[in-house]
Amino acid sequence: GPAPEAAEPALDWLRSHRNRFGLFIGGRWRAPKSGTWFATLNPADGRELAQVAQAGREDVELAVRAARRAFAAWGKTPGHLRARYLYALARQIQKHARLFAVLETLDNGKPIRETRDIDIPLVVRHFYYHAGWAQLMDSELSGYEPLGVVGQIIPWNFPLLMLAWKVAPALAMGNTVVLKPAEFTPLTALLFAEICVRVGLPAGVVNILTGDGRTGAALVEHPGVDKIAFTGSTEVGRLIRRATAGSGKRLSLELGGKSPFIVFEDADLDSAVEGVVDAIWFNQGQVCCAGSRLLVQEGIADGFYQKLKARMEKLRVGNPLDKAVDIGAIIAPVQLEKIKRLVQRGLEEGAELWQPSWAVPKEGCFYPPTLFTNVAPSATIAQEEIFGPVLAALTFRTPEEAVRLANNTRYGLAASVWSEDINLALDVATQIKAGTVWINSTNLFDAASGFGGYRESGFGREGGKEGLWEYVRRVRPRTPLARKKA
Ligand code: TXE
Repeated sequence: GPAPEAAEPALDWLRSHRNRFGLFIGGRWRAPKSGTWFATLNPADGRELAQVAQAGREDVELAVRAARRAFAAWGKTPGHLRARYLYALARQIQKHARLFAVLETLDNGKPIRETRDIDIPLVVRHFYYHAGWAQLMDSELSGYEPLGVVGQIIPWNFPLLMLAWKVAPALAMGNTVVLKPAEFTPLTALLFAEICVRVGLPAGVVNILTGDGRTGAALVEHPGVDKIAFTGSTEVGRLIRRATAGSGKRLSLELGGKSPFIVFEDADLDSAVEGVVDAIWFNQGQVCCAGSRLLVQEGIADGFYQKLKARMEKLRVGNPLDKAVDIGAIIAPVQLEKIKRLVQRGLEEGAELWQPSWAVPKEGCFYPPTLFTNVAPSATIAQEEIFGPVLAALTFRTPEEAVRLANNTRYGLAASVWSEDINLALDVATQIKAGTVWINSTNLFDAASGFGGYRESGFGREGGKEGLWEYVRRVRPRTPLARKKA
């Protein structure tokens, strides 16, 4: 196969910072007032990549103040001028795409094929797309104003992409940002900070605070923050909702999921098998909208499982920098333990486990693709987000039953429906309570379409025109009298 992607350029970049990163506040690097640092590791081999700062309350204070100062000018900058910065950011990320991809793969453990072909191109597309909206704000969105300083807290599963989903619309609409990347994956956000300097983004428009949940909590509680945008676990989403209640802060939450992947007996089964691979083994299954519940029509279930198992035998787990690898490393030992615990639970609850015959690498954080059949609808593995490469399969007889099973969840982020009968597919799709429903496809994303959840998957949308509303408020229309006075 092809040679593994070289880690050197990314390791060189880390060395150029002496493998130690301060906080990016007001356009420059600062040592944390907290005086504390922590390590970020490569999950594929457990080795330390760099030390990053743990931002404390004083650091949050400084960052919010820097963002507030920057907002005074940025919020009034005409949209078409803000657009220039977004275009420049997009171009710079594109120019350094390989470096970003390798750095992301090292820090997160996801296959280079994904960072190279999916994560980074989508990031670039997101900045280009929102540059367009920034331009249009002067005309199409007149009558709206930015919210002010936005606190953004993101998870580790798509580090740079989640940054783009949050930062691009916020800046396009004229807000300034204090962003906290996840503690497992801070590195591409720090490289992004460097790109902000390179394009001459005014100091304080983007501030990056590395740290763990405590940093996030301090940001959420800071009175100088006008809005919190969060993507992560449902538990932390609930904490944030409680912490912001009554504060007047705007809030958007993108939380967990247990998305159904429904295969009808008339589906193109080979395509559906590829769909399953993409739905649950993309990014090791660490995807909020992962198709983690397979619902198969009874008459074809056994044949479908056979096809799926044959395909699973061919998947490759291993070195994420290897271009032929399909499944990389799990983010961290704690997540691996969680996966193992839930798999154990599945066995205890009577489901049937199947894994390929080959073994995963012993060193590093790996887990094989896993299929559970004979899963009861109420079983833990059918209800709880595993956030790993584990698929729970159930069967149904009728479309009505498929819909009922699909909606039998506290979540509602996404769903995928497979049938050659478009009337059936559309009929089922409209009855599923989920923010996104794909038909004969899965895990397709675009900057132009809003993404978000029903129920405990959260609220608010990211991407598309809908996503813009999360970052603006309507200005009270001026009366003719007031206009005369002005
Ligand atoms: O998520 P957290 P974790 C699920 C997944 C996973 C589990 C735990 O099932 O196993 O969550 O992952 C910050 N106030 N998902 O612990 O803690 C934290 O530092 C403010 C699904 O990594 O929610 C990080 O930046 N912020 C999910 C971010 O929140 C706090 C993606 C997300 O981390 C905080 C990730 C607090 N009190 C995990 N505590 C999805 N559906 O996309 C933590 N944070």
